[in-house]
Amino acid sequence: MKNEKAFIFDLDGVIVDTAKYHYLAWKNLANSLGFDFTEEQNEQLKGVSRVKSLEILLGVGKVNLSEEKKEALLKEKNKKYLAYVNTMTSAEILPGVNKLLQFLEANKIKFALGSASKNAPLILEKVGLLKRFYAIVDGNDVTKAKPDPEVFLIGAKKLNTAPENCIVVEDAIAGIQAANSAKMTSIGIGDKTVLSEADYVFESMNEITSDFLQNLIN
Ligand code: B16
Ligand code: MG
Repeated sequence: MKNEKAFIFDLDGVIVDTAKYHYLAWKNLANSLGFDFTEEQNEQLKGVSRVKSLEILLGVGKVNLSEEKKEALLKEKNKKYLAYVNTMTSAEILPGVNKLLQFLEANKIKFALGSASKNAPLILEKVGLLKRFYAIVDGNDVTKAKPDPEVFLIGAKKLNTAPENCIVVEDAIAGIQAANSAKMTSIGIGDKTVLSEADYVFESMNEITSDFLQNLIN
């Protein structure tokens, strides 16, 4: 039904904290190329595609490489990253996520994933959440990265509802901008000053109350 409310969740930074694994894999790559990569520099990679992340990393190290070499490094980084992902369990689901998903299920509100990660289905499977999502939109489905609204607009289509009825939960500024330009309601998870463009901001998923959700879906 086109007028039904629905939720679209980002993955990294909202459902699980995979940023720490991305960081370890990127740092390893930087070190192998002869430079260091700090956690602060890693902030620039959050919500950004794998290819764009490598460009940023190489910019930090002021390294120029052939397209062939870049391809090989992307494969290497993903291999390292997947070794961490394969150790993930439901214990890594961020606080407040289960409660929120249970609320949505109890109220028959559909929810989808809208992530830049090409590994999103595997990660959801590892933490035991894959089957609960009505639809998955990931890095394999999109041609334009956030802040382009494409990922969320495909999500709305898969949820069979109008973009105006979708509520996006995101931790990255680019994701909030993508939701806003799709004319969706945006909920930021993180720092209020950083995510000031969001319609609502919570420090963590744990702070989202049932009353707030009830008002949003009514
Ligand atoms: P992959 P999200 C994003 O996930 C991560 O925040 C970002 O750091 C990563 O580079 C991107 O996925 C691509 O991930 O290498 O697994 O395809 O926040 O959009 O869920
Ligand atoms: Mg994210």
